[in-house]
Amino acid sequence: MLNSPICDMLGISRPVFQGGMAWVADASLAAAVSNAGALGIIAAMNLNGEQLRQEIKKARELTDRPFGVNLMLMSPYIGEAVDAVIDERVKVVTTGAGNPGKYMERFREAGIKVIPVVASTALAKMMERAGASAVVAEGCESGGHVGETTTMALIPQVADAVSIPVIAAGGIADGRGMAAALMLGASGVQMGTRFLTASECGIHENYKKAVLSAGDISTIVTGKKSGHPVRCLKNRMTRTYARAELDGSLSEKELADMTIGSLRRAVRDGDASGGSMMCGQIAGLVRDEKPAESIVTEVCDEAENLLKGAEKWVKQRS
Ligand code: TUI
Repeated sequence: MLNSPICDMLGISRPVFQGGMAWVADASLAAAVSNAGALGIIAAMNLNGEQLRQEIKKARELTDRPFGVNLMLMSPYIGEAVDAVIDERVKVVTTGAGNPGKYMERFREAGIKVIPVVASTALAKMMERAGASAVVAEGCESGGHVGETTTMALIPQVADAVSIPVIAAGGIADGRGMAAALMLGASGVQMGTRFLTASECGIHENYKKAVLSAGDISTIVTGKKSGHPVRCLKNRMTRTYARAELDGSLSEKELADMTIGSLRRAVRDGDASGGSMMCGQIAGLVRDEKPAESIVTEVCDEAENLLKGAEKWVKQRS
C-alpha cells in the first residue's frame, strides 16, 4: 500500500486529491472520491455562500471521510465562500488562481488546513511562510487556469524550495504519472481530467464524450493576452478565440463576451462547440468512464507496482 505524510496529515488512506474543478466538482463527486480513501474536493467557484453550505452538508450526508473545498480566489463569491468554510469547519481548503495570504490568519484560527495551488517556487515559499500545511504544485499540462512551467520542471524545484509536502498536479492520469511524480519529490498527486469521466461526475454527456475521444494535442491555451490563460479542448469557440488573439480581429470586449458563461454552457448544456471544455493535456490517456473508487484504486495500485519494480533500472555493480 502506498503511504505518504499527506495521508496521516489529512486522515486519508490514498495520497490522491481530486481537483476542485469549477462547475464540475460537486458534493457527489467529492464524496465518491473521499469514499475511495482519497481526498474529494468541492469547488466553491460558482457557488454563493448559501449554495456552498448546502453542498458541504450534502457531502457530509454522502461520506463520513475527510473532504476539502477549493476556493477560486477570482470567484465573485470569494468572501462568502471563505465565511462558509470557516462556519462549517471544513477540515481542508485548497485555493487556486491567486494568493490566499489575506485569509490565512482566519483559516489558522479556525483550525483549517490550507493547501494552496501554486505554479511557481516563489508562491510556494510565500505560502509555506504564511502557514500552509502543504502545496499543490500544478504544471501547465493541467486543464483550466494554468501557469507557465511544466509538471516535470516544477515539482522538483518546488520540492527543493519548501519543507512542507508537495502534491503534484498537471498531466497525471495513471499510475505511471503518479509514480513519476513521487520520484520527482511529490508526496501525492492531484488529478482533475481523470475524474471528468468518473461515473459520479455530473458533467454533460457531450463533455464526457469529448474528453474520452481527445488525444495528446486536443487542448489549447487561450487568454494569455488577457492575463488569464486557460487550457480547454479545441473546439469552434477556442479555435476562434485563439485565432482572434493572434490576428487582433476581435476587440477585448468581443473576446471577453465569447467566454462569459462558456464553462457553464459546456458543463450543464453540453455545448461542445461554443462552450469551454476545460481539460488537461493528459486527456488522451482517459479512455473509460468508471467509478471514482476504481480510478483511485487502479492509479495507486499501478504506481505501487511500478515503484516496487523500479530496481530493474539498477544494475548491480560487480
Ligand atoms: O485555479 C486553477 N485552475 C482553474 S480556476 C478555474 S475557474 C476559471 N473560470 C474561468 C476563467 C478562468 C478561470 C479554472 N481552472 N488552478 C490553480 C492554479 N493557480 N494554477 C495556477 C495558479 C496560480 C497562478 C498565478 C496561482 C497563483 C498565481 O499568482 C499568484 C500571485 O498573485 O502571485
